[in-house]
Amino acid sequence: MSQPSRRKLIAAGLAGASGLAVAAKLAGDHGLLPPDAKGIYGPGEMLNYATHRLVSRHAMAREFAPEQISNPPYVNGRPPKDEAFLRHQAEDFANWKLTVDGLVARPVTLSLADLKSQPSRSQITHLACEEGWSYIAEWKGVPLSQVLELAGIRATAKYVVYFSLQGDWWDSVDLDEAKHPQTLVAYGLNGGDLPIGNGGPLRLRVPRQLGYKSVKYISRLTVTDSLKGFGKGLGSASREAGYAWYAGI
Ligand SMILES: Nc1nc2c(c(=O)[nH]1)N[C@H]1C(S)=C(S)[C@@H](COP(=O)(O)O)O[C@H]1N2
Ligand SMILES: [Mo]
Repeated sequence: MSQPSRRKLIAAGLAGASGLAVAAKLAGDHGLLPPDAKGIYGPGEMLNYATHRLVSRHAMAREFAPEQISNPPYVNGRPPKDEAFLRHQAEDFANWKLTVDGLVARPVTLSLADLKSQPSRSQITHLACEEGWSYIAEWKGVPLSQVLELAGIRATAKYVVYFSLQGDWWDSVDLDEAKHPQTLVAYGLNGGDLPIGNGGPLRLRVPRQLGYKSVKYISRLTVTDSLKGFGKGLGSASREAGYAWYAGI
């Protein structure tokens, strides 16, 4: 997008209600309307998402030095207690699978061993929860972009939706976030396997967004051109509970 339209978008958004309509039209024309653009927080969500995408689409999350790693890593919430997860745990996650389907040329199912045999990336980043706490840790995994390349995403793809084996945790990111080099399908933390408390054996790690986008215990990714068919169509379970779909920081 050209500079003038970026300026137009921000200026329109700052110009009050009629300006917001103009900003929404501009964002829509450029495919920058988040799935939760409607409702009372919609205009704010739209402006935040569209300006981040226009101004800092390729920005990198800050990476830290090993001595800055928080010890121990913070654990939020409890691991799944259901039978299926406990069985995986008893099997040392030998049968954990990640399925990749949707708008792909070749749907694939990958074991942890398959993922670990792929070229990996390690990065020391900050995980910030919307509740105010945060920690720094070294995450290791396969860039999501590489997993998507294995399956071959189709030209019409717009979002990647990811599902947890835990309850109804699911979320989604746009292709900018999905293809960003720091977005990982993560299986390692601070030099070891990803602990169960932190989402082991497998989680998504989205360091450019708040912690809740980094869904733990993932077992399926699906590529789609629309989020309308998922849940209430707002893009994530978190959004249905009141948290913004786009949580860029
Ligand atoms: N399956 C699942 N994923 C989840 C959560 C959860 O409770 N269950 N909590 C989210 C929230 S709100 C945050 S801040 C981070 C916390 O990650 P941590 O437990 O590794 O600190 O995980 C996110 N992913
Ligand atoms: Mo969180």
